[in-house]
Amino acid sequence: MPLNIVHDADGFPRVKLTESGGSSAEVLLYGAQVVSWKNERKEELLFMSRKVIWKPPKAIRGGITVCFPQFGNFGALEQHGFARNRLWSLDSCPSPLPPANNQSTVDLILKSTEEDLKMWPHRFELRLRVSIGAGKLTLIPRVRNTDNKAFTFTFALHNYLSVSDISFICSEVRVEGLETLDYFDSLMQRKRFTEQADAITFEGEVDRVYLSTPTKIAIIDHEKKRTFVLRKEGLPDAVVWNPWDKKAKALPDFGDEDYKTMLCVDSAAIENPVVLKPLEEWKGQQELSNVSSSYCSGQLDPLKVLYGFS
Ligand code: TA6
Repeated sequence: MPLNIVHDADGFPRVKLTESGGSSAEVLLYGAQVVSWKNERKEELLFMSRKVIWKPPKAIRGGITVCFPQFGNFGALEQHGFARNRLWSLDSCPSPLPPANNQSTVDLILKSTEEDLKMWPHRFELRLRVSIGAGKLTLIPRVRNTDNKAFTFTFALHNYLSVSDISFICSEVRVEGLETLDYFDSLMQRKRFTEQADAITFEGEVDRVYLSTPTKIAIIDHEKKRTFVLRKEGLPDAVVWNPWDKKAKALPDFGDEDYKTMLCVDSAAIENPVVLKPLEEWKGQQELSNVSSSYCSGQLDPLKVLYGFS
């Protein structure tokens, strides 16, 4: 069945994906931003700011943002690059991936324009496939060099996850899988540290780039009795961000209390920028799955979540 582009009240054209189990997702053509992912019980799993500004060229504060060709301010371009502030198109020829044309997958494409080339003089095709399945959301980003010289870029899928009150004194929102790793601390002029904690818990602002992470990270939320499992390929780094109260107040498109119910854990390629020669293509992949703790007792045991039961 062909994909349906709908225009909701905010005026942003979007594709609504559904699957037979009842879960759904919504993907804007603007920024190829996933702005909603609901499980089969219709619970929203992604965070969206209460003060989101639905007006280009402002990036949308929530969901999953594509950061390209630059993550954050790791370069001379605008923060997180320009791809999140461009209108993408449906990609009718996502080769070599098989064509999507069903209700649970959409392929989007962004090509460099003459305007973009003034800022970043490299011709490219950026593709994103978004698919939903029972309990999981998969994103496959690809970048093709269509220029006649090599270029480098950094990249991230900036995932705003919806969590229970992270500021609560007994909050048990925690991230497993990053222990013992090195990270750049963006709150300390990007100095390099080694994670000492057994799990990352939150008592204040955090803004870190964890380097060369395992392919599986768990974001465990005891209060909501659910765990996000983030599996990734081609995206070796992971960003963990929560602005906490002071920075939240300073962000015009972020509610004062919004920091309590969100946590960004991003899949990224930052430390070692990707180098692409002419005609080469880079491919990444991230799969987010959501496991209910009532689904199987012991699922919240971090070792079992990360390494399975065997
Ligand atoms: O993910 C980390 C980060 O780079 C933070 O430093 C923070 O600024 C966040 O992204 C959000 O960036 P944005 O440009 O969307 O306000």
